Amino acid sequence: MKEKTEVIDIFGEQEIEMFQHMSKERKARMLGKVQPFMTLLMQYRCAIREIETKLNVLNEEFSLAHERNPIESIKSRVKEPASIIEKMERKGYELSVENIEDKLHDVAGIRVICSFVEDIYYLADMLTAQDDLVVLQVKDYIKNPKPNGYRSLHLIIQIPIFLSNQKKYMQVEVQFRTIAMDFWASLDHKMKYKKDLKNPEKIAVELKKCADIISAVDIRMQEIRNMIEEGVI
Ligand code: 0O2
Repeated sequence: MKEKTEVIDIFGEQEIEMFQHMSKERKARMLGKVQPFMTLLMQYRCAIREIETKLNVLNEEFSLAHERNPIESIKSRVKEPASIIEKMERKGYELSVENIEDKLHDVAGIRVICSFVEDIYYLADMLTAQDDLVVLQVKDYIKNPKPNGYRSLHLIIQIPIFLSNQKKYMQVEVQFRTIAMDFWASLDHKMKYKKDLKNPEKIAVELKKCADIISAVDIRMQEIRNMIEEGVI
């Protein structure tokens, strides 16, 4: 009873369901980690705030100089416990707070939706130039799109958070996309949820075509904006 109450307090229904299918040993290990796990999630939330502040500062500075915002919107999330457990199991890592921190790079995720492709590189360059950050990885799926047509710029960054008794570096995944890339990725994500697709190959071909059309529109929009700024049109 004690165990159930503790789990219910901390996890949602989906996680409790998962938890019920775990071996006793794993449940015990998991429960033993609950407080450290909650602390870790809190630290990820703090890291997200730090990066969001940096992005908002860059956005405000840019908008004053250029009379437009490079950032359309920012969406942030800390990965759900069920998704963390699922990913750890899928990758074959033992479930521990230390392993979550060491092995998963996207527990804290920030998605920055930009108006134009050049804004993405401007913001990413300005952010990564800041000397309190450590850039661990850059995956440029804009210059090198995934075979299915997925486009975004992914950065894995380490940022310090200042706690009462320590300074701690936290990993955050920052994804930069244009509105058009986000539109495609959102619909792609939704459509993948349906498992019993009749013709997945055909759907993949169609989605790839849409990704390429969208990319061409992004490029054209950028050209139009540049012409406006240069006074050509
Ligand atoms: P969610 O729910 O968005 O968090 P890794 O995360 O390193 O283990 P991988 O594939 O090497 O796995 O990382 P990658 O390529 O940087 O992609 C990670 C995230 O990018 C995904 O997170 C998605 O958010 C997004 N992404 C990558 N490829 C696609 C794609 O084809 N379509 C869509 N819609 N999104 C994509 P998660 O954890 O899968 O999901």
